Amino acid sequence: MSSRRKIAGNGSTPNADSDRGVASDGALRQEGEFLTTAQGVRLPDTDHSLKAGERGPTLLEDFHLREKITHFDHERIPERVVHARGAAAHGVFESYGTAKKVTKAQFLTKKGQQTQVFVRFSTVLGSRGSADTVRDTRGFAVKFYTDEGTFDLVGNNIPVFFIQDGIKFPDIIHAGKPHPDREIPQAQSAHDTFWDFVSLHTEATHHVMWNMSDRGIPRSYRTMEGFGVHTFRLVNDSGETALVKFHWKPVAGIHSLVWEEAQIAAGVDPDFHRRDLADSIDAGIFPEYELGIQVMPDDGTDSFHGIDLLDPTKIVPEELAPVQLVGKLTLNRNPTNYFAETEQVAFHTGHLVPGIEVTNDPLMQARLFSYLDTQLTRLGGPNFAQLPINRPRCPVNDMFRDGMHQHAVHPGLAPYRPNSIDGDLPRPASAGQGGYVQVPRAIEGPAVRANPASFDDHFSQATMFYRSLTPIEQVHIIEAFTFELGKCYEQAIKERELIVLSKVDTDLCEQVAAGLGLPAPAGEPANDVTTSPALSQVVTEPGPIAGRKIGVIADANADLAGVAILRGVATELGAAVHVIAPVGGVLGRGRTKQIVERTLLTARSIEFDAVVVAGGTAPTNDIKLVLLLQEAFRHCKAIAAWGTGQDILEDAGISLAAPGVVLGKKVDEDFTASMVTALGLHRAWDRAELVMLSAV
Ligand code: HDE
Repeated sequence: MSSRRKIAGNGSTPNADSDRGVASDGALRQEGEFLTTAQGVRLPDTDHSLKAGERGPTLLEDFHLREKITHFDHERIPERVVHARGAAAHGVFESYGTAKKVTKAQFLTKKGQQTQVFVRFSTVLGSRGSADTVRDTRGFAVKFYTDEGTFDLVGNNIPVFFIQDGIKFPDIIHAGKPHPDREIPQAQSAHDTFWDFVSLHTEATHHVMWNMSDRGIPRSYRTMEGFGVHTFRLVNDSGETALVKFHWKPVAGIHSLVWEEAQIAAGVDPDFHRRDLADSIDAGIFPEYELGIQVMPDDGTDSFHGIDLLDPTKIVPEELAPVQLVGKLTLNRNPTNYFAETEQVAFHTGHLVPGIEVTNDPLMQARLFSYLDTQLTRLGGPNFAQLPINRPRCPVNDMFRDGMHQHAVHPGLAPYRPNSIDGDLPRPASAGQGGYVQVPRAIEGPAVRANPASFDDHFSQATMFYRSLTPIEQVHIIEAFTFELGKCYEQAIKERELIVLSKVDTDLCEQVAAGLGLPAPAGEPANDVTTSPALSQVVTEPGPIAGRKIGVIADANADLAGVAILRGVATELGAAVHVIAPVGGVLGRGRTKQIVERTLLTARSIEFDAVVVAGGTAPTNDIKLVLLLQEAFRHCKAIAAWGTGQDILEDAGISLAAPGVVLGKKVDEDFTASMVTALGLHRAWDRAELVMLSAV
């Protein structure tokens, strides 16, 4: 007899044989035309409680009132202790088959093999309702539902971490979270406790440099890299091992916001990244990332060119170990329900498949404990793997029984091994049968609380990172340090962090000190570092413009045919055009008809990668238009105008001769090609000095 409960079909009498809505992905769907109780009893009224008379007290016997309120009272679960704020998407991973020489993990070895995935992006410090664009590290967690079991690659958008040993995780997080007395500031590192900790704890320096760089404020989840951070051990079919670091390379390029944009967005649209991800997928502009691996020999030293591969504060420069592409991830479906999927998804670094193993990195080792443990509280018991989003897409026969929220109705009598009653099933699998058999590793040594000496180098790669960037990226770092330390109250903390910076780079330290009005301490930064050009994210050649947004200012008098041509070219390349007019409605008619999607009241520059003024648009003295154009100009975005639209730019104080300003008589091929190039370059950084984006 089926154990599933029965539910009424569409308006019909409850049918004892109809299936309760269980979808192919295992999710329980709510269906049926009528409102019911949780027990399926149809309800006549959900707006009035059962009372003793119209003006009388509510009766305890109102089972619907009690059930409705009780369920509501328990709707919330604890938010993640870190990475509480997130957004996710479903997708597919397609293997290039190129990883076969280093791993036997099937989802990577077969060319063209597709694996379903669920990806959750997040900030680290903020609460669930905090803003997306704060300066922070971003989580990049990928769940691969492989045929051999679930593999989670729980990474970040920054390739190093603040601490070398997981035992310090509560310390760095307590320091970064809001102050315990007033619970401010929310989702910020610009406060005393964060800088107190990292200035005392110098192994954080490299990660802090990345946080203060443009990497800390990505333009979108579509345009950020991902990193597995730790070194993994991969094992191939012949049992040979290699040490590997995982990378995600966004096809749309690596792009960031500027700090002022990030701050405006945090107020104007706190859901900036979440919205961008969902809108892109809805529009069919699927975010794509290639998975790459850096492969280092597993020669017993756990190091490569003098870099300790067990130290998660170090990278291996791509110039030393090129990133080899092994597959492509495409995010093509938005979640149906935020809570059921994005909130309840449970990642774990211990979700590994044959061919992928861990190393002795002490940060990774602690994570292997933490992720399983945290789900017990967050998801209320040990059966969270049965939730639809967490369910493996391959047979599971684990002999685990009972526990809170048990969904399975297990048959059989013998959930133990060995047994004779259930035919001695389930049975263990050998490596040849797909069993996860670890490569034997010799482990020995005295029990000590100590680090190897190589972990003591806290600055050389921070210096390498800083010196590998272009001048404008360095300016952004200087400004970020000056801003964040400027928000600290304790003088001693600022002075101590300046001592740290003096060990990274003299110019960096001096400029930050000047901004704070403090003397720059003398330090001894490493002079012999080799730079890694791959660390810069400034593009010199135009990249793809898919997913980019162009705001076109127009009104009923504007050259709407020109707008239509621009829209056609942009759409062809996957970019979107949004018409911004003084008031809402529709402009023109027929083939050139344009729907006004934003007005000057609802538009803000941060939403657009480029702003264009259509020829013929009537001049206005609306200050909101001036603000829109000046912000876009100040943020070094592509600005364009054709025909008399140029006058509107000039009226707003925009220099027509400035870099990244595209002008034309009409929307012809030259005009659209120049627009596409300007957008593909992401920003006109040559303009930065002109717009006083920085004091440097
Ligand atoms: Fe996490 N981390 N972490 N972390 N982490 C969590 O797990 C933890 C670390 C990362 O979208 C928690 O399910 C410890 C590094 C991501 O659901 C928790 C240590 C990296 C996410 C936890 C680290 C990460 C988490 C909170 C030091 C990059 C979000 C909720 C040993 C490689 C996953 C949860 C999602 C989430 C612990 C360090 C990435 C408490 C103890 C390094 C992307 O288990």
